[in-house]
Amino acid sequence: MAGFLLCFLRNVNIFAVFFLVRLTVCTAADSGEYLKMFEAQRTPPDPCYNELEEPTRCIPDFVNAAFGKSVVASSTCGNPPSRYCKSVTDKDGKGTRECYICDSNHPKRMHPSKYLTDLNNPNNVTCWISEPFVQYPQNVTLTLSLGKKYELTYISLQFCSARPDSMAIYKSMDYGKSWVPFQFYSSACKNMYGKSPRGVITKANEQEAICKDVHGNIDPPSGARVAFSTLEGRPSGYNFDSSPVLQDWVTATDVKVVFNRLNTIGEEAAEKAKESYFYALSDFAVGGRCRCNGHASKCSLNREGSLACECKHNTAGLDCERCKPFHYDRPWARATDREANECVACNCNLHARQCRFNMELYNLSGRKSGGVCLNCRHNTAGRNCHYCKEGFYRDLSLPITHRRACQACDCHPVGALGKTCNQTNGQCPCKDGVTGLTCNRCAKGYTQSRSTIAPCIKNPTSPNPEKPTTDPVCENQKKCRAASRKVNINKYCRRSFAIQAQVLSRESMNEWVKFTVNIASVYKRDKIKIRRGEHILWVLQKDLVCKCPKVRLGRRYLLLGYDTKNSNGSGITLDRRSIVIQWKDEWQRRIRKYQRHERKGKCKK
Ligand SMILES: *[C@@H]1O[C@H](CO)[C@@H](O)[C@H](O)[C@H]1NC(C)=O
Ligand SMILES: *[C@@H]1O[C@H](CO)[C@@H](O)[C@H](O)[C@H]1NC(C)=O
Ligand SMILES: *[C@@H]1O[C@H](CO)[C@@H](O)[C@H](O)[C@H]1NC(C)=O
Ligand SMILES: *[C@@H]1O[C@H](CO)[C@@H](O)[C@H](O)[C@H]1NC(C)=O
Ligand SMILES: *[C@@H]1O[C@H](CO)[C@@H](O)[C@H](O)[C@H]1NC(C)=O
Ligand SMILES: [Ca+2]
Repeated sequence: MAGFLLCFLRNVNIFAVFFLVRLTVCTAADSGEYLKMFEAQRTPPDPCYNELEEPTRCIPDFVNAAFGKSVVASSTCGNPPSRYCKSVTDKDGKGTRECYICDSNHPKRMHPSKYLTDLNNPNNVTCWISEPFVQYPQNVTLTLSLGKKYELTYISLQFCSARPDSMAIYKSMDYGKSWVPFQFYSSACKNMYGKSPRGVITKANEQEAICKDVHGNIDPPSGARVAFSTLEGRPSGYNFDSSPVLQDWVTATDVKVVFNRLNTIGEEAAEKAKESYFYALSDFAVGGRCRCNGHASKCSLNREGSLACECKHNTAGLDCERCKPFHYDRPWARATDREANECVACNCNLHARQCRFNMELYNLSGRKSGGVCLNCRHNTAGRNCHYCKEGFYRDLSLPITHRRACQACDCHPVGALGKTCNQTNGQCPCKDGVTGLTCNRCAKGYTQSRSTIAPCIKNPTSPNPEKPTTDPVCENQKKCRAASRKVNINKYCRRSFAIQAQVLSRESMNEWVKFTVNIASVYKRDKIKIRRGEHILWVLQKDLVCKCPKVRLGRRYLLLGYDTKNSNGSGITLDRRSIVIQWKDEWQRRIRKYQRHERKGKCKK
């Protein structure tokens, strides 16, 4: 049963393609093959992509696009009922007339236009018939709407009567708004259509309709077939893929056939003969493929109820004739057998939902990328939303695609010169003497002021005229001062001596300052000779300027230092690494503890 059904359907197709060498023979389809077809359908691979998931050109099936569609006929017999007659040849070869009634209210006598596109079963031929008594220059028109763009390979008309003397086929690409001639047929091409019957198509006029001379054609008694092959005789037909002119030529949304003159040769004149003046067709077939520009393998009804391609390759539109939204990185193009020309999404680093195509940028990129992102969000900017907009900087710990990749500058309202920071590292432009990423603190050598114009002012210059405070010698002053006024067990262990002394006098000698001290206690001395009593102590002038160490007359200190020999060889020296702490009696206990610690040999570690 299944095999029979397939056979039957194929029969229909045979009509459609019989002059295209694609003839399929019914017997080739046994039931086994039929089942295989079903199996393939169960897991259909998408023909628009290859095994590697790469896009490839794909096209919808070749079909009879007219099948089942309604045809508008300008004239149909049966309302009111009328008589029509045909000349037939009987068994003995003698010509006679057979007459019938056409009645649109009688199921067996009606000949509506839907019979033009019904199942074309050779065992039950159904015919559309125009009103009889058609006379030149009266025309009869059949208009077929395909509902979408198709690329037509042929238009085939099968007659139930003699074929007309003159007829024209037109096509529309805009749903019937405008029409262009597709093909003419006439015994008098020049007179009827102003065309030479020997028209030649060259590369220069591939979109021109020609007129075929039908003079002297004798139709078979069962009715003739007229088939117009859209690419026949057109030079670029062999290179259809790369011929936009021919791609355009074969494209139609509607097809119109106009019968201009009957073939009345052989009919007797007189009133009676007029009953045979009508047009009758059994089949109006249009072979072609739904036009999807190589980006779909199927056409179906969309949500709006229109026939549309099921677009792949990121394309959109009824005919996949444009790129779908956000896929404008390169221009739309029809797919070819070599290049799928799929549409490519814009690269907006997840910060934009819209983009547009820019031809200049595309050219500049070597025809690779022309997408320009629109309305970059998350404080990004640029063609690909790939950097931070003004007032924001890039947080390098996050990928650029992150929502928080761009952080607000946060420039200090007083310390910064503006609100815009360096977009790469977030550095705000700071006023003089101000520092920090957001310009929130004073630079070294500057002190905060109450002024908003100059929030940090330069420190007063040093009392020593030869040594300005900007002298690099004093740069670590703060650190040094802090370090020189703290003692712990480690520091104690590392120093060569530890004494308690009172400063008695001070004397400047070139770059040195010589202090005379009275040593009250010696807690520790490695190799230096130090005894209780008066002693000389040297400190470099420049260290004193920096208050590192800070030594004042009359004060009593706990002093810890290294055994550094000065050029003089006499006395001990204090420098930046020395510890100078004003003496307090509570130090006594602490120092004793350090001494015990050292004696136990714990210092060596
Ligand atoms: C022939 O086709 C017509 C119209 O489709 C239908 O009404 C009729 O029953 C068919 N006749 C046969 C014998 O199949
Ligand atoms: C019939 O069609 C021809 C060719 O298209 C046109 O010139 C003519 O005016 C038409 N006749 C009528 C009666 O419409
Ligand atoms: C881009 O290049 C194409 C081909 O090279 C050229 O036809 C077109 O004019 C160029 N467009 C722009 C805007 O530069
Ligand atoms: C921003 O900072 C980077 C890195 O320090 C630097 O290379 C760039 O020149 C700065 N940009 C501006 C506009 O100052
Ligand atoms: C060394 O000490 C002597 C005497 O105290 C002094 O005259 C001399 O200038 C000192 N030399 C240096 C380089 O400080
Ligand atoms: Ca029919």
